[in-house]
Amino acid sequence: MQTLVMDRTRQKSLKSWVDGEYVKPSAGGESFENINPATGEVSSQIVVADQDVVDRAVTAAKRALVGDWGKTSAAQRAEALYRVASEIERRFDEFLAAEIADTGKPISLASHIDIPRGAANFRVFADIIRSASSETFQMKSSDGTDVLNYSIRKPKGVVAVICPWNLPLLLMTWKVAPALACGNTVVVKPSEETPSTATLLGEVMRDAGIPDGVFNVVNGFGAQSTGEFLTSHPDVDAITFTGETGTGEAIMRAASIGTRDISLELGGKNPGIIFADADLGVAIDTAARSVFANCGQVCLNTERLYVERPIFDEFVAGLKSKAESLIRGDPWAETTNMGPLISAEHREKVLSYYRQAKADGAQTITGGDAAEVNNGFENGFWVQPTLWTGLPESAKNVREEIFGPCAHIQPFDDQDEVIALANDTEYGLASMLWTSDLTRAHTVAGQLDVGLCWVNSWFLRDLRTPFGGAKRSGIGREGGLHSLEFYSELSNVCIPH
Ligand code: NAD
Ligand code: 6OD
Repeated sequence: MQTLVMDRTRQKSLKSWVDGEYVKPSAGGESFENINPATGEVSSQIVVADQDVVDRAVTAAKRALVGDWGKTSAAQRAEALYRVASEIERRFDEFLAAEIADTGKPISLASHIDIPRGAANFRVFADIIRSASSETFQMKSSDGTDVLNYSIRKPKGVVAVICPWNLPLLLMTWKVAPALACGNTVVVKPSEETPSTATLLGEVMRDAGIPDGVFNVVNGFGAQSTGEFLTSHPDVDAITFTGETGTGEAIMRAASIGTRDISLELGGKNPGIIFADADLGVAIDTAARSVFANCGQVCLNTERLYVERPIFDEFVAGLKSKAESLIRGDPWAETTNMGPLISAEHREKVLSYYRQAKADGAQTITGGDAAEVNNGFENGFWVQPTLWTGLPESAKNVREEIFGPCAHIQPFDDQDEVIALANDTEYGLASMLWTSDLTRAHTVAGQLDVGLCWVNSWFLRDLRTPFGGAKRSGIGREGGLHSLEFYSELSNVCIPH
């Protein structure tokens, strides 16, 4: 039954959304197939936004900056964002169907995390902009004159929002909501794998009374296509990007032309550290989520686990049992808790790491291969959840981000050793630490070179907190006031009086 809902809500041809309406495909224009990763079937055709469509989107966004939107107060924008959140909730089932069709992720995940967070992002940033203050300083100049300095928060202008496929609505709205809260206009380039919820958001913006041109979506590929047309457009004032580190570097080069501001949320190779004094049952349950959630396709997933030697065997056995209890299958079944990988290409990449582990002499604790799912899902992009031990720290699988449902587990003997192991990576996004010793938790958390450290927890998000990565995991922080810093330009006014 649910599959029918999914089909009804999807456009056969997924077009870009520019200046408050769908863009008519031009004769002879390019389009490509949108594949449902759970079934391998074509779910729609995506019409590529060429240079002309990207130009129109940026022009519409630039025009909207000085229209009604440019005259709104922060409080009015906050009200508008609340309406957007309500409209997402009103169309919850459509968003759910679109996200599940694009990603194949289980309904248990999409209905509890992805879609609710899409709405929550708008409410949170509405509240933040409503209560945001600005700096003021009073001084006396050398001749005794009183001087007041205060700062005014202005929008940056047209913001290009480039998104990945793993949490499509969640990560897009995480950027769009603060950008709009600050009075910017946006042109979004969703991933070519997952354009449906971004496109649906266009209709939501219209119905929530957001003026035409404030929110635009251009669909297509990245390099030498829609994404690059957008990031290299001279009228784009700032670029916010989430995706692979290599892509981030290419986008950084594009941003350097015209000295545009940039925020980069990139890849990771996140460590999880489990000390022997941890509550082992909870640590194993949570570690299983942190390795396998979203089929390992969350930038915050743990791919390296370091376990103190006395509990190593028990931890490995517990995690193996969790991995083997995961249920793959129909994303609409409430019992399914493991989806497919996003594409055939990504599955091949993940399987190449599975083969690499064998070639490097890893001990495979569980998994290590593609997976079969029946009842209409035979052609989906399934793999087995996989755990290894016994690889050296120099092994490819311990160093490179795999972005699949897998992790390497390594024993350790002391605190300094494990801090050094955890930090021995070019990435620095997230980490997870399990201990019942609070002093140790503070000490170790303070020494990990990461943007985020979860103690006795994982992916527990307060949207007001700074989010971002150290080292090659990114540049800048978003979240709460940090998002306001990125999405607004501060102008200082100095008045002697
Ligand atoms: P990706 O870098 O391949 O693509 C992301 C987006 O960039 C897509 O929309 C793509 O079309 C576009 N793009 C690609 N090349 C471009 C170019 N030259 N110019 C402009 N746009 C271009 O990433 P992905 O495969 O979609 O996502 C997975 C990656 O994202 C993983 O590395 C993961 O760690 C990372 N990620 C990071 C975070 C974070 O918050 N740090 C969050 C989610 C995902
Ligand atoms: O929760 C968030 O705000 C966030 N940015 C999550 C990122 C997940 C990466 O895949």
